[in-house]
Amino acid sequence: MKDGNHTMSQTKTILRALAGETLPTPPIWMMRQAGRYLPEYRATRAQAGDFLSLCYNPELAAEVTLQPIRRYGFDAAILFADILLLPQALGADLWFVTGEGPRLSTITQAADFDRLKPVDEIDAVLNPIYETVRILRQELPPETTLIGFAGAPWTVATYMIAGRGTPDQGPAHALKAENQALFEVLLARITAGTIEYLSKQIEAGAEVVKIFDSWAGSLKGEDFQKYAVAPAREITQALKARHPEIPVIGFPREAGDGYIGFAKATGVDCVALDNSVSAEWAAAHVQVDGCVQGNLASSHMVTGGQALVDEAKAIVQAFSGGPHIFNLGHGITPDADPDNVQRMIDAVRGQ
Ligand code: 1CP
Repeated sequence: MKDGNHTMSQTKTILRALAGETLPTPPIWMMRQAGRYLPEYRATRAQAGDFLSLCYNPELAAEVTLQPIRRYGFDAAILFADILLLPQALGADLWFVTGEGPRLSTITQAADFDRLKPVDEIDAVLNPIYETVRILRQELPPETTLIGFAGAPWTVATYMIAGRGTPDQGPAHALKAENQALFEVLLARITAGTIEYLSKQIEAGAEVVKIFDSWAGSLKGEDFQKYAVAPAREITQALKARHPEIPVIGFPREAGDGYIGFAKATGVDCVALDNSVSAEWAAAHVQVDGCVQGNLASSHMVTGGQALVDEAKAIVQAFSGGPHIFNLGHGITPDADPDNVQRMIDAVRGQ
């Protein structure tokens, strides 16, 4: 398997960029590339019944992962799953309210934490996800890299504490302030679970893993170091000890100045950037340390036009002096036009 990965790393463009190579054309994939903007995704989701049934059905989850690869020929496929499956495997109740989003049981006191399951029990729930990875490694074209993923501990904790998505992560900040010991044991449990979950994805065939810290931007100063940088470092170091050849992408979304030095401080091979930082700034301050990923505003996938083409080309140009993987700054939204995705790819690949 190591030899297999090594051979592949010579040919797969994403692995070459992650190894630090500056390529004439950046490889490209897109956050949420399997999603509701695609009619074929909506059809398969309807066939599965609901979102969670889709996540836990290996054949259908593999099918929706492959759909954007067939349609667009992206350089990477991202496993179809969700960051909230780990909380569910740790014993949280999880359900999705149509048109609103996820709902979970909440964690506000020690008794809630004590009901969670130990990390060595998560596979009972997550085994179908590893099966999806195995199917994908067989079915993906040889040039396409398979990316596994998990949420970062802080971001996952914000959902486990509040029981839902929140605009300002208020309940998680409140628990951190009022019961730091409970907040920190929760973070430690999620961190340990994430290491297991990502290791199993790698053993099943994931070639790269990405850690999504979607709410890192609300951690300021010392909190950013303690709850975004330190857990990312712990996860990355543990994965590298077990699977030294597997690159890790970190995404401390909206970290701003926190992007500077993030790769060195955590050991990740690539820093994914949201579009609140300019590509010129990020080239000067982040790409100097290695590969970056990003960072076209996902709104261009809705609005299209010449602005989309100009901005995509400007980003390619700004990052052309170092290793770069082209992506959006955040996930594509359900109202996006699938034709704009093709326009972006053509602009990046120079067609
Ligand atoms: O109705 C549907 O079909 C559900 C929409 C959807 C999809 C397509 C959700 C619900 N999750 C997903 C898949 C998903 N989620 C992937 C699959 C691979 C791909 O990118 O194609 C990935 C990587 C995620 C990651 C994820 N889930 C994040 C981190 C990235 C980000 O967007 O910031 C987060 C925060 C979640 C939680 C979540 N899951 C779904 C929703 C709507 C949300 C956000 C909830 C909220 O904050 O209100």
